[in-house]
Amino acid sequence: MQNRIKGLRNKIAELGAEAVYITSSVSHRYLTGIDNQDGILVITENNAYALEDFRYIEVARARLSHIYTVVELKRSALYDTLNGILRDEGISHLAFEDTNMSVSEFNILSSKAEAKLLGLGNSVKQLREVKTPEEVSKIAEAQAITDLAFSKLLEVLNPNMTENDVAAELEYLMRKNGAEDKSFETIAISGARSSMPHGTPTNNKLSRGFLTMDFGATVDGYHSDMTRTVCIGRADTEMKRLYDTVLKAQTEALAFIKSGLPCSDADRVARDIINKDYDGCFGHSLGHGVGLEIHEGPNLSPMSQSILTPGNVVTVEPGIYIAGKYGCRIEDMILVQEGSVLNFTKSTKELIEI
Ligand SMILES: [Mn+2]
Repeated sequence: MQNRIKGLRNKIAELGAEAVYITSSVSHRYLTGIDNQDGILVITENNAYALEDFRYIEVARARLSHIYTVVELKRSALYDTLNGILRDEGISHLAFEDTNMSVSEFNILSSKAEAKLLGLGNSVKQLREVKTPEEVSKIAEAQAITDLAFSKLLEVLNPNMTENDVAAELEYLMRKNGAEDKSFETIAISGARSSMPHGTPTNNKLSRGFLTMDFGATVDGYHSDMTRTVCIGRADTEMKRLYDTVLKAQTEALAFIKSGLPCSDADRVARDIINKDYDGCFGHSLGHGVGLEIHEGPNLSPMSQSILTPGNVVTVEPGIYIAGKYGCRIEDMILVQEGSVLNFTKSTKELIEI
């Protein structure tokens, strides 16, 4: 936690601010480890204040007192409390989370805060792109639960299930095996509907053809993300060719990705393979960062300006989607390390026919 605060202090110094006002719940969790949607932090050069309401004050005092001055916050006294800190600390330039604040909150803040406000931009998001070993172990645990759920699902998966049955089974298995929650709304779509990358499961029985399942678990706020596509019934030659192309695109991208590589180059390796035979059928980017949020930086996309760095956790998820026919995606989640890449995802990628 101290290192994260130190990293943030460097960012606010670069901005020319003497303090930062943290209001987003994800930044609060990142900087305290406590999931209080309404918690507020004020971090100055030498001090750090955690403003927590009655519901969280006990846990905040127990867990944060060695780093933060913990203050019990009465919501009606928020700006008096903030201005008191600004005065005590002699703050005249306050950075704030401009990328994560409503217009009305901003209007109130700018009329109440007795300091010049400076937008923090993506500073906290950038810090979050490089994971610590502690964060990595939570992500690894979330993915291990996800892999286990998939292997247990395969023991019961059958053509009489509905798409919702499959989604519910996966979510049950993840929760039963230690997940705090699901990472996002589970995707389990079959037949012609599998051409929709983010389709919603229905109460219809599984259709013959591809069944794409995209799902993940959270552990202590950290997400996992994985996709596997299986076949309900036998796969014909064209389906096998499509599946093999997605797998080849993923395998080659995984082999190519390393620290120092521009994210856009990673995307291009997979995209070139798919476009050769399925031009225009891969309509999303190759991957995204994963952490306290399911989608965070860096993005593996043609437009990305980012360079892969040790500590980045990203997905590698090429897909081919043919509208009205079917679609297929295979997604792993990896850790970029100095000189190597660790793949968290252990589930089989052989084409399974149910
Ligand atoms: Mn994903």
